[in-house]
Amino acid sequence: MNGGDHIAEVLVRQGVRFLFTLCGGHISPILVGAKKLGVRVVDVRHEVDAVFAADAVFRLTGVPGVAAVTAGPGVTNTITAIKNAQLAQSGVVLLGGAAATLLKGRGALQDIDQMALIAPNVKWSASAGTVRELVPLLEEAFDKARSGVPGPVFLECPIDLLYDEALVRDWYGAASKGGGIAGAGMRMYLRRHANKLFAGAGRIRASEPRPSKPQAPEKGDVRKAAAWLRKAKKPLLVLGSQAVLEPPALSELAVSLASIGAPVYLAGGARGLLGHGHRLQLRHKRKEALREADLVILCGLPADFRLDYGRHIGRKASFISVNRSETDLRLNRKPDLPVHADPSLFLRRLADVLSEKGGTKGDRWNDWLEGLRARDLEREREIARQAEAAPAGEGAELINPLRLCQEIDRLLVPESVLVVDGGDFVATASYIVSPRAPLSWLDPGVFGTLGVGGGFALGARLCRPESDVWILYGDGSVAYSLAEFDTFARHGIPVIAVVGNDAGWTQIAREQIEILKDDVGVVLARTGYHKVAEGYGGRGLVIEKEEDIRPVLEEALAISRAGQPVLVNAHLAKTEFRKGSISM
Ligand SMILES: Cc1ncc(C[n+]2csc(CCOP(=O)(O)OP(=O)(O)O)c2C)c(N)n1
Ligand SMILES: [Mg+2]
Repeated sequence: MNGGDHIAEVLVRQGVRFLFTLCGGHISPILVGAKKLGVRVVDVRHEVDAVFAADAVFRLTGVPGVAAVTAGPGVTNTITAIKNAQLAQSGVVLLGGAAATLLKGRGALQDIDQMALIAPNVKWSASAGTVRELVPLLEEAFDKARSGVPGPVFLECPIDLLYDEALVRDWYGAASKGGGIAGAGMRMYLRRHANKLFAGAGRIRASEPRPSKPQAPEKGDVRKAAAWLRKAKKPLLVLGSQAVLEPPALSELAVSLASIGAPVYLAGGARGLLGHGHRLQLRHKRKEALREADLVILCGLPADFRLDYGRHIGRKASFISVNRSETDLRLNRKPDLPVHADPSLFLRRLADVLSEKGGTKGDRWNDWLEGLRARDLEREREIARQAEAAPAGEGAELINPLRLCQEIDRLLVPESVLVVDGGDFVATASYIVSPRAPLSWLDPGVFGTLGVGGGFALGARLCRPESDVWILYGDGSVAYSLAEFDTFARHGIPVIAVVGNDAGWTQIAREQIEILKDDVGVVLARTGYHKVAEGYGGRGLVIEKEEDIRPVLEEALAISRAGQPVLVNAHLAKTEFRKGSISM
């Protein structure tokens, strides 16, 4: 077994089914070793997408996703996705190639100080110095990636730890051909170094993953929260991505929320947790609801820009914050009750405690809930009216993006997965398109990264081979990962990409033109993105008129269900739907 095989064995033991990569001589033994053991190796067209794909795998399965990239530029190309995973608290294991242990810092090809570069962007990192270290370090990497506050981790694997011992000894032998005492000395030095590299390597085997138990809340805190909830007249729950970190517990969590009976907003990865149209779930006017609530329970998201740094929560309201992170727990606004625990466990225990004592008598909150629901419905009607309106002004002959989103929503089934990658168009979509089931909504998270689409969709479809995977793209965003249509075609990943083509970086243009009166840098052409997708081996369709929306989307869905990736280039008219929205 070489180092690549040892790594592959750990991957299998950890339940890894996919290895995302873009090749390089430094990492070849990892790819070959993984393939030998039945891990599906998926080669992408940009390293950043390998990490985005791995991120999606973690979010959808709870098992860290894995990417392997080559030394130097392979590693630097991942930084945006690694940072995105760090801010989204997603468990990604990144394996990086590196120069041979003896050549580090001596001008070897692709050799840089990778550890210094990566350290601020990951939860944990290490560089292996011997073959026998590979297995325990990688096992620790998995442990760190998924436990507590999950996050990306990095293991640097120098090339001379990965190849067969005989070959590595040959390399070292060839490097010390000189004669005389100097040559002999060099040979001895290199032999000793090789001995050290391989010592004890054969005895190390991969073990079962350590069970990772989410942090449980203190009983007293749960009781206190239950007491506050029973007294509250206008309680509100807001759940973020951290609430869905335990996929096997999701249905129990949904039952617990129903039994608690308080109105709920779902943010980020928690969207879809209660299915479609649940009585307790609200979608609109969160700011107003937070202002009016007398008890706010924030579960698994911090009081960051999404809650106006905590200012959305009324000053007189009692505030309970539940978070796996000590920092996020208290960010910007001090909770009256901080609960440092897994939000899902907290909510499930809270439901238990409440039901032991005869429930919350949730009907006490009927008026509160009905008021919120009425406002929600009013907003839905307003959106529906705007969707009916014929576009006016520039591009009026093209399509109303709200209508497009309504038609996409109509085609969703409980198994559909939605990946969103863009600005204005996808923000519009998030008002209208609603995920039907837990873990079926993937957005970049608080890093706001454009370009996640291709990688996320790749990871999602591999985890859910029976699902329709939709990517909602802006025309700016699509070009970051359009080359992954090549990967989709080669690997049989039939995603459906819908590009809201408004010939510009509209989210930015809206403010820049209004404030600075100049459109420099924010204008794009009406590019034929569908033709690019076709060039890469996918199918391409176009929507230019209202009456084409439904038939073309249906055709796209049929193409995807028949096994081919497809891109729909949908030409949008200008709308005022998001006028005045700012993104800072
Ligand atoms: C990597 C990255 N670069 C730039 C931005 C800034 N940004 C945010 S939204 C946006 C416009 C997106 O344009 P497009 O994808 O066409 O969507 P639209 O707003 O036009 O619907 C830009 C450039 C970002 N968030 N991420
Ligand atoms: Mg655009």
